[in-house]
Amino acid sequence: MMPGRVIDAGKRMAHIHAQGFSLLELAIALVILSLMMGWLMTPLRVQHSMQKYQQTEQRLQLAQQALLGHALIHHYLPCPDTDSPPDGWENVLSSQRCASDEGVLPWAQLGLVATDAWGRYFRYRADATFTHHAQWFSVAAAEGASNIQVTGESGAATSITSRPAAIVLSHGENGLGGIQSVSGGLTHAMAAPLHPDEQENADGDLLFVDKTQQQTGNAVFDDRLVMLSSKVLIQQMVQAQRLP
Ligand SMILES: [Ca+2]
Ligand SMILES: [Ca+2]
Repeated sequence: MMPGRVIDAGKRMAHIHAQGFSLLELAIALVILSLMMGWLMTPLRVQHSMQKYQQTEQRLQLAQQALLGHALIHHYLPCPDTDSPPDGWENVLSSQRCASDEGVLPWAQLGLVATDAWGRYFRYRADATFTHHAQWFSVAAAEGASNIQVTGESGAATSITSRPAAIVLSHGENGLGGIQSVSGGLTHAMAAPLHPDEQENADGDLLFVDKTQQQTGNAVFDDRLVMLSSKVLIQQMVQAQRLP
């Protein structure tokens, strides 16, 4: 055998060997890269979700303040927006009562952003005592006049109940039971909630649940709620000399 041929064969082998290694290395590198992306993306996702909750929380606080401001100016809380699609303005009957005690927060009237951080309108319920546009509420209304009940868990009997003058609610990240704002002024009704306490917040009655995030099987509770205390409302009205 010629010595040159042996060297050629050896080089070829080395070449094939090198190619084999580089493919294996590439595969390993890809696996490592995908793992690293996974590690990096998870905290990013959590961070993104947390930011949205913070943003929603801020908007809820602003809504609470704006409702107080509205009462100070007009002597009553605004009625819910019950138009479909919602237009951001309250719906009042000729009797000066609200068309409904529950609906969408009249964001335009209050000078607020229309939706929570996920693009869903805020649910708003106000007690009729505080929304009558002609018969203004008095100091006496501070004492248990509201029919709205907010509890820490479903089943009011077992937990402490608050009776706020009004509530503003975000259906949270899952948005179940809410109304999604779609571009072009259109809306999309979200699916019904699975968690019993989320169902309680979406059923349009007087009872609401306010508690920390919870997962029970497939059902998630992630709603966020602010209450407008009738006591705070009256106190602010008296302080501003809008009530005797
Ligand atoms: Ca929810
Ligand atoms: Ca309810």
